[in-house]
Amino acid sequence: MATSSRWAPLSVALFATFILAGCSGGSARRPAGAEAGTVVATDLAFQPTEVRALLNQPLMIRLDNKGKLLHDWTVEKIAVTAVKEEGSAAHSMGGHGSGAGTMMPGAGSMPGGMMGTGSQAGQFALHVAADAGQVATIEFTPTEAGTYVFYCTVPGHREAGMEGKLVVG
Ligand SMILES: [Cu+2]
Repeated sequence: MATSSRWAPLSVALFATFILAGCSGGSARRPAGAEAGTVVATDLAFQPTEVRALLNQPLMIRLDNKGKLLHDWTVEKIAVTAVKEEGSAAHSMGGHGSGAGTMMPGAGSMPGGMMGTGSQAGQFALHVAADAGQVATIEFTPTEAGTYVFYCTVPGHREAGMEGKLVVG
């Protein structure tokens, strides 16, 4: 009889079971020569809330959604080149009127079942979305030093605290 060694497939679903764990110090790994960072999204928080990028150096952000809701990582305006998204979830972004509209805190569940055409993403300089339990990445090269705000565009999330800053310099 042959030995049948079988690896249990990794169940991503395990992640969904227990989520609101406290964030212990996640050390951002930084391979020499390339800037990369992971931003963990949980239900209504980003970790870390400050991301640093080097001017004119490519940076890859890995959005790791450990929440039960869809989240995104968005920078409205920033001078960038060489933007590449991977694995970004399609989603409809809540009505982006002019300025900060009225956000309803704790608004009902929005499953976001509608698949956006993606055209709306064009209004943001940087936008990457990850479904619950998924990871998506975005790579870009900032071309202007400064401090920029990133946030989650899902209605109510920014208000609840899903924002942070991107420092380029
Ligand atoms: Cu969110």
